[in-house]
Amino acid sequence: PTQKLSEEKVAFIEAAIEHGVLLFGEFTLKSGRKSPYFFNAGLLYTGSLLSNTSKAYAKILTSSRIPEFDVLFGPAYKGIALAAITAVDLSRQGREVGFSYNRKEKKDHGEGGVLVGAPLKGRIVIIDDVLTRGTAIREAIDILKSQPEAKLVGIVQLVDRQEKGQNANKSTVQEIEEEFGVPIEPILNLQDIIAYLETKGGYEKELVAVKEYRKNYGIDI
Ligand code: OMP
Repeated sequence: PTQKLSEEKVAFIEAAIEHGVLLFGEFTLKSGRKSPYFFNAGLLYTGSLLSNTSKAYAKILTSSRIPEFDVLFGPAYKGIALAAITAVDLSRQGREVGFSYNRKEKKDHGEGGVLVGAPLKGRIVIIDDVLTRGTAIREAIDILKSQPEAKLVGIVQLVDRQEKGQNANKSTVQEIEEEFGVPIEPILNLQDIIAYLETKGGYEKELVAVKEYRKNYGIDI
């Protein structure tokens, strides 16, 4: 049965399609999986798209299983802007949190090092773009592990593709939540995207391809 999507989710998906952020076609993913759709958060490049994105992150951070935290960590590259805009949005709501990110290359002059921004101390939430098989988020978690005073307390993803993880019997979300003992909350998931396409109509071909993909790589939902 098609679930009812909130107006906010419909607006977000519609804007994503309109700006080519959410695309249908043939894409090879980081995991090697061949997907009929792709979400490119790098194309959220207008002020209003960024503003809506930060609002969506801020809402999840204040209304989900994500506990209280001190610092938002945005993994390079796409997570950097996403965490920064979210920290701004939260501060406009009167909630002050730190913002921190990593460099991909270690800098050996000036202030040096890999980490920039707020010291990675206290309760940390990772802000990231897309979750598929979990390789990217594991790299971000590894960075936190190298910081003795940092405690990961939650992860927010823009899109959870709701796929199998490294172990075919579990979803990526399940694997990461169990292994690291923290909640992962998405702004959108594949179910939302499918519900949108079903409600909107005119996406019959795309729906067939996405559902076929979900049969191979998706989790039972
Ligand atoms: P995993 O590392 O397999 O979880 O894939 C997540 C990463 O893949 C993200 O950080 C993105 O860089 C990229 N990606 C997207 O941006 N959008 C998609 O729809 C799918 C992927 C992907 O390659 O799986």
